[in-house]
Amino acid sequence: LAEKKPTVVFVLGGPGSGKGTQCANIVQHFGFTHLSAGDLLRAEQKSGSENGTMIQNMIKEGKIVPSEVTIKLLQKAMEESGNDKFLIDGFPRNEENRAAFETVTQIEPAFVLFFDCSEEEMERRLLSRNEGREDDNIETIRKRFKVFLESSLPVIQHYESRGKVRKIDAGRPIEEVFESVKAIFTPKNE
Ligand code: UP5
Ligand code: MG
Repeated sequence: LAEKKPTVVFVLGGPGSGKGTQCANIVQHFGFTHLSAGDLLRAEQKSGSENGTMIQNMIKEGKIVPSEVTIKLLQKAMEESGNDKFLIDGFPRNEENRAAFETVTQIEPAFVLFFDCSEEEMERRLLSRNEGREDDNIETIRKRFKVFLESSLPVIQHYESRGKVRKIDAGRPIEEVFESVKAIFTPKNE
């Protein structure tokens, strides 16, 4: 018999929509392991890997790193976690990411959390984050918004047409957003 497949929730939304912030809350309450594709790529870059310079350049330009690289990092992190429930944050970012992940892992997400937020609010958050991220400057932020609209929204639409998207108004205060998130993760007694 095949081993039971892990539960995966994709956490998607524009740059600064609050994916990382809400994932930290979900981990506390619902026992998932949080895997931010962006964090994994930044760690890979800092580790001095052969892909480091390529990753740095892609992030600086707001471009999407080749699927192969990101999927390897995700698979390794899933194996090392010992858990079977994952929040995959900020991935898949384009159709190619999505198709490659499905082919390589044979995993379909249980559902997709979509944090919907205006660009105005996301820009305000990113410019005041102050964590020293190389992509938190106005030029790169504009590029990230463009890539999100052109490449990442189609992925959300793909899952929308399959009834898998749970859309959340992410423009509200952190605690209010989390109330909506909690309702989605809490099992319902019918
Ligand atoms: N904040 C959060 N929620 C708030 C709220 N409700 N009200 C007020 N403030 C709120 O939040 C951002 C900031 O806003 C924080 O200061 C927070 O306190 C505040 P955060 O939770 O960090 O938002 P998040 O959506 O996680 O924003 P992030 O900048 O991480 O999103 P991106 O999608 O831009 O970044 P990511 O790290 O996923 O990717 C970065 C780059 O890596 C990409 O542009 C790309 O070049 C590369 N990448 C790939 O190539 N492939 C991948 O698969 C993934 C990434
Ligand atoms: Mg993040």
